[in-house]
Amino acid sequence: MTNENVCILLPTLNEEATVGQVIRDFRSEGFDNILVIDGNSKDRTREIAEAEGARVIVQTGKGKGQAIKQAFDLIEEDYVVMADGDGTNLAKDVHAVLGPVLEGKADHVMGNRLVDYEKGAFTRLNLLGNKLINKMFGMAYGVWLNDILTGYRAFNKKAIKSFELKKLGFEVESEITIESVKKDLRIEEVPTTYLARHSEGATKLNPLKDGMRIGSTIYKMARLHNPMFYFGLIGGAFIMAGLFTGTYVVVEWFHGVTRIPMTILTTLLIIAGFQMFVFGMLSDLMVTLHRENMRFLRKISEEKNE
Ligand SMILES: Nc1nc2c(ncn2[C@@H]2O[C@H](COP(=O)(O)OP(=O)(O)OP(=O)(O)O)[C@@H](O)[C@H]2O)c(=O)[nH]1
Ligand SMILES: [Mg+2]
Repeated sequence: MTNENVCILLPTLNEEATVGQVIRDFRSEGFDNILVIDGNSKDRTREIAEAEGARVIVQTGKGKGQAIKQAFDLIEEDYVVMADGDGTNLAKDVHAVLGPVLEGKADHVMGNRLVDYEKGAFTRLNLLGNKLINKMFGMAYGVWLNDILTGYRAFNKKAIKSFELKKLGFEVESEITIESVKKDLRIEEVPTTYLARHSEGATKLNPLKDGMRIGSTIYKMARLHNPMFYFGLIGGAFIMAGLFTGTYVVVEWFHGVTRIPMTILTTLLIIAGFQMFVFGMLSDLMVTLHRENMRFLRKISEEKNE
């Protein structure tokens, strides 16, 4: 197998300061098949990428997620490496990222940026947000990964063709990771180096807005995967509210005041909270049965294809 069978996929949006070097770096690692999916850059990104020998396509919609989805639909190579076009991923790490997929040990490899990152590569807020999101992901999906938002990843064809991606923006990394867990793909994490952004390129990520969107995607998508987590959190919130109003009722009662409407509210909140838990447990049962059926169907279809 030559590296022609590996497509290096670079999403770019106004990355003229770095895209040329990124392409040269991947080529000097032995990868000439480079696909740039560009988000209608207003600078010379496309021109530079073409001059460096990459194949350039302009995405039809908006956002990194839409770009990746479009590229995955198009790619016919057996292996794909996805990296950022802003020069923050080290091309030299490509061998580590691609290795487990080439060896057939994994369907999807994620480059963990949190082991070795340059000073300034993460702002404090981004680092905190990343850690919180990874913890939340672990709780929701039961798979404890270190860096689910990494943009440096490798896949085999089976993986990219199995993804059903719907999110358009920076939720794409979470969605890809969730889809990999849902589709029972073999995931591996390898350490990679993460560099600070080039001083001339601007970030496209809004830590608060995109952070909220990512968190909400992980939570909402957990409804079908781990309903106990989804409904448990709602139930927990109801019970907490009930305990809060209940404490008030008891304190007032000791002062000789009986708060009847508040007592009714407390009861309703606590009952509703417990009902949510029961609902979560029942949904969990359904999801578990469904997952077993899906696993069985997948096994049959794999056996048939062999
Ligand atoms: N095609 C396309 N690429 C995009 C879009 N938004 C961002 N990108 C690219 O996706 C990669 C990651 O985006 P960044 O803005 O670097 O986001 P980030 O790496 O999470 O944030 P930083 O830490 O600031 O670098 C970069 O190569 C961007 O140029 C988009 O709408 N379309
Ligand atoms: Mg970046």
